[in-house]
Order: sequence, then C-alpha cells, then structure tokens
Amino acid sequence: MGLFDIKGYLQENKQLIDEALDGLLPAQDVFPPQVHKAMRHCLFAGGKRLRPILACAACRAVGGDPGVVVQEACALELIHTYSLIHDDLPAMDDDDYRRGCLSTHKVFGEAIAILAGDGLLTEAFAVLTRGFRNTPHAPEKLLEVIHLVAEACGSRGLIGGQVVDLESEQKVIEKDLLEYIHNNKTGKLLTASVLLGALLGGADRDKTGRLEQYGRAIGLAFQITDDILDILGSTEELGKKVGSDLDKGKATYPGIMGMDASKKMQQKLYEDACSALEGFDEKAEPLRAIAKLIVERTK
Ligand code: GRG
Repeated sequence: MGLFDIKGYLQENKQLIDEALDGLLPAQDVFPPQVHKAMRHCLFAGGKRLRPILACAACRAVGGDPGVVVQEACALELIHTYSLIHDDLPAMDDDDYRRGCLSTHKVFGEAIAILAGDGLLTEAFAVLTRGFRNTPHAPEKLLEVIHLVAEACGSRGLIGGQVVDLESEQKVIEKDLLEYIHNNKTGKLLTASVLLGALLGGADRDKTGRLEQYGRAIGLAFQITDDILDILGSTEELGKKVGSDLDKGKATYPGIMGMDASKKMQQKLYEDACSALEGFDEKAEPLRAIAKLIVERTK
C-alpha cells in the first residue's frame, strides 16, 4: 500500500486531463478569439487539476473505469478556473497573479475576464451534457451529477462562501462563520468532484455517503493548508503572493485558532478522511494518497 506511486499517478492523470481539456474547449482562434484566448489563458497556466483527478480517483475507488468520467471531470476544472478568474478581479480579491502568470483581467481587461469566466462556467454544463444521446452513463445518474454540481456552484455553495468571505474582510469573525466560508467556497466543489466520480462509477448509497464524508474532510483540510501556506509557504512555489490573507484582512484558521491548533485540525481531518475510506480496498489508494498530499502540500 505504502508503495503507491502518487507522484506518477498525479502526473499521468494531469496529462490526461490537460489533453481532454484542450480538446473540449473552443480553439483560441474560434470567433470571437479574444474570449477564447482569455478562457484558455488561465486554464492552461498550470494548476494541479485536483478536482478532476479526485473525480477519477473516486470513480476508481468504487470499481468504475476512470476513463469514462474524464470528460465530466473536466467540467469541474472549467468551473474551478472560472471561480479563480472572477476571484482575481479588482472588485473581488484584486490579484495580479494566478498560477504563476498574470491574472486574466491583467492581460485581457476586466470585461473580457468576466466574460471568459462566464464562458467557462457555461461551457462546463455544455461539457457535462455533451453527447447526452450517446453517453455511457445512465441518464438519471448524469442528471443527479449535473444537479449536485450546479448546487455546489450556486448561492448555497461557492457563491455563498465567496459572498461571506468578501463581507468578512477586515472583521473579526467566529470560527463557525470561517468554517461556513471554507466549506462553501472550497469544500463544496471538492466534495462534488468526489461525488461526481463516485456516482458515475456506480457507487452504492453506503459508498457514496462515505465518499461524501471523505470529500468534506479533505475540503476543509485543503483550505486550512491554504491558510497555513499563505503564512509559511513560498511565493515561488505557490505562483501567487504569500501573505495576501493578512494584507486583505481575511480571517484564517491560523489567525483565529493559532498555528498549532490549525495543524492539529489539519491532522484530525486527514484522519477523518482516512476513516471514511475504511472498507474500501486498494483501489482507493489514490484517494488516501491525495488526502495525505493535501495536508502535506507546499503549493
Ligand atoms: C465564484 C468568484 C467566485 C468565487 C467562488 C472558489 C472561489 C470562490 C474563489 C477562488 C479563489 C480561492 C482562493 C478559493 C479557495 C480555494 C482555493 C485555495 C483555490 C485554489 O485551488 P488550487 O490550489 O489551485 O487547486 P490550482 O491552481 O492548482 O488549480
């Protein structure tokens, strides 16, 4: 088990996802080229492809063929990239760099960056439903997946988390509200990614429930790591400025609970994620390794 080559697994899957994304998105010279160039700018600026990889890993964990969820998994990366482009806008977090490159609005201007984000979000649902007459998935499973992804992106998910995050800047907030921000802004899409893979991979109710617990645990752990890296990480490795949470007056776990308690909570969430996978066989090894990586990552 300990011999599982997670580095190779991630590299291989990232390449698979990158190729699929390239084939799914309109080419940059498709009219009107400025928006297609902008959509591709942030999408292909790097990125770990964590969400699609989680979907493929969850599919594998329940005995499905990850190859048949790659297209749907790509939709998650389109949504994630839209959220990054919009988050970087001057009206939101006002960040000049993302994934080690100039932010989309810095290169293409604000209007095109907003539209490129909208384009990616909409395209995600086109990708989820592409080939719906000829899909290997049961139509009701696909519908369930589309519904849960849409909910994760909406005002009771990503958008809700972002609203409360923006409104909490420069304020002292309680741990519960911070947890709301993180669970919604970060956790919902990560959990939806795991569930997408599980449902399309044919998971039964028990396994789906366990994978949902896994998704919630790694979602929060991911964000705590992000908060910690914003203090202890390196700008070079992260591809964005370190210390930006403090500069913007954002509430963070280390800020509210202190660094030691944050690290303990990270470890506890890692253990929760592993417990949720008890009863899964070696096909869940990528999910176990990803949980470990999430708390140990440096970028
Ligand atoms: C809808 C505008 C809008 C925002 C929704 C998701 C989100 C809220 C904003 C994105 C910015 C942000 C800091 C989100 C928190 C989650 C997070 C740490 C994202 C970075 O994800 P990684 O590390 O990035 O997976 P890569 O570049 O590797 O894909």
